[in-house]
Amino acid sequence: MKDLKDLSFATRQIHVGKQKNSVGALCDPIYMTSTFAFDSVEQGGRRFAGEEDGYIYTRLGNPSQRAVEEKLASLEGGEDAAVTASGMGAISSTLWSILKQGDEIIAEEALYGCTFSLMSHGLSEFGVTAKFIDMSSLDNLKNALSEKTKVVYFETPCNPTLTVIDIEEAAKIAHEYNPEIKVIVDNTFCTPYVQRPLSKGADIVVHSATKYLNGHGDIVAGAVISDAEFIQKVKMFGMKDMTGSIMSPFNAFLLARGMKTLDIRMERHCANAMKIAKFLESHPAVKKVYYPGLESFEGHKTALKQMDLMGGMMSFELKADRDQVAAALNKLQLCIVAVSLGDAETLVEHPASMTHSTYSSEELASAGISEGLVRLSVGLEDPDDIIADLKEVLDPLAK
Ligand code: LCS
Repeated sequence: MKDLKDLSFATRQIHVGKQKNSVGALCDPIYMTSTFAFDSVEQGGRRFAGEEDGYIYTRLGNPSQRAVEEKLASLEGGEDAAVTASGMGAISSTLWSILKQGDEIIAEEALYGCTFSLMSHGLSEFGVTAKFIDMSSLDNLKNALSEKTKVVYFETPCNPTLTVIDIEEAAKIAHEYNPEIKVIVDNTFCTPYVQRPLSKGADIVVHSATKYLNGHGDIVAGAVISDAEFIQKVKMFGMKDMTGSIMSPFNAFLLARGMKTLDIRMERHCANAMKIAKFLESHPAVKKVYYPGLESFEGHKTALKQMDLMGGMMSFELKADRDQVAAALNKLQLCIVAVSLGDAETLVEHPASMTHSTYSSEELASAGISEGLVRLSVGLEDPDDIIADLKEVLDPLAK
């Protein structure tokens, strides 16, 4: 038998990360404790000094968190991982671990709204600047890099435009300019089952584990995956001292539980999405479908290069004004009007007024997020039922 680390994705998502427990429980117990008893004052001192392994306090580590960290590191192909209270906790803990006053971030202009806000309005208060560019053409990255650049940051596919960015090429350009630049990829839309950015040259992967990784819409969670040295820095500085954004042991348990079925869920999300994207593309009320799996989509070729499947997320524009779009979405019976994504339920939302309302109208236009754009997180229902629901509200718009 091969080593567990060399076994396939499906096996590792289930078996990697199990912690030893005294009673042989199949599932790791939830270590719902804030602190850990030391045998002696001397032992406590040794643990704080890093001279002895062992737990201290849950903000510094907990076996329930460790179980998911080991699983995620294995699946993303990183040396180590840190789990956090939210995706924003992962992103902010990561950025605080790298940046100081005077440094610069270069980021793709289409980002999850709060990530955009953190970079454009938050970090600028502390002397860190962010340049937002269109990374679908990497000449823009070449032109933007400067002595001050410490981080190159993007999602791919981007939220909500689904713009696909060539990870290998972006990492190459950044590292050729300066090998010290950290290339950070938000892999929330794909999960490691679909895309593994570290294998393409990225330095750090961040996640909102609230989404597909957990998959059941019942927790808010995040993760960072990278080399062991950087993860140590995130844990012992970014998270411990700067954000305190640690994952509760209960949420870690739920995340580990959700991740056992990641591959089969992603297969279904992606198959459903492909079918629905084709339906939308053929519907007369639809102006454009943004989905990496469609040959007509700008990012399709790059998607084939770096994604094993085409994802469960898409956006579309209707041949209708904003009020008509809202009225149509309000009539949906099965699809639920809600933000978030990656759940068993199909979720539909309006980025300009919801997830991306942190952007000004000019910033929305520049990032390609139109007022009429609708985002769809395709769930695990029967795709024909989702299509029937969409058809009922779209057909009247085509008349
Ligand atoms: N990164 C991406 C790509 C996201 O879509 C989100 C949240 C985050 C990071 C932040 O993660 P959180 O702190 O919420 O766990 N995206 C959301 C969305 O599109 N709708 O609601 C939340």
